[in-house]
Amino acid sequence: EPRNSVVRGAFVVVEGLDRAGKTTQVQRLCSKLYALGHNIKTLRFPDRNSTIGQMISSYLQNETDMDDHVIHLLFSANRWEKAKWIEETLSKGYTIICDRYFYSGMVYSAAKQNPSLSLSWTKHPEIGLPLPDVVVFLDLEPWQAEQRGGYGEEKYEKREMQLRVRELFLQLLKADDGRMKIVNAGDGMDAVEERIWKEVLPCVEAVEGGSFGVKIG
Ligand code: FDM
Repeated sequence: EPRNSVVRGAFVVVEGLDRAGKTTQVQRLCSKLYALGHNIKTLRFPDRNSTIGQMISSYLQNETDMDDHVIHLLFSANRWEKAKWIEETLSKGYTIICDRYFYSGMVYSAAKQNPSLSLSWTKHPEIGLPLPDVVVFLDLEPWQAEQRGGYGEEKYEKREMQLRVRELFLQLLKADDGRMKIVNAGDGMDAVEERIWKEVLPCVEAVEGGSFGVKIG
């Protein structure tokens, strides 16, 4: 059970390009926080377990075709399904580490270059979702990403798409209010882990200690 002294848990999002080492880094971050006595829950989007998540999974595996707006709204709905759980879990004092969130939602959809699906359009269905306290963006130069091995089988794992996704992430970063932290993920796992830790730990401590103000969705 969460410690009584925790005002609320922190909502930490890890974003990044494919092959940036996101999954490994999320695991390492969780174990380190856990070892320090923080109460941790993890989450990842898309959450392929729900009915909507299964539709998304089928789309990503090229089994179903969908209009770009439709799949965008399903990704968003997949987050809304979890919104209440996120709020409740944070208020119980658990810190949440979340692998991808609406930042991925926006940039992957906008990267399709559908003329009626701009970056600003993509934001609308996300408005009102629980807002993260900190977002770590694991950045990788395209040539580094490619050195890490070939592309997978899923829908978006193609060179042109990945380049546009990165540009759009960097665009979001420019417009950000300070909660997004860019971390160079091009070095070894340990160095990247250390960089993430330096961004995340102070935020988790501040939020759990109640000195971070009230979050507005
Ligand atoms: N993705 C992920 C989106 O297009 N929109 C979203 O809202 C989210 C959360 O789904 F290519 C894309 C990003 C990636 C794919 O993600 C599956 P994982 O992390 O590889 O499972």
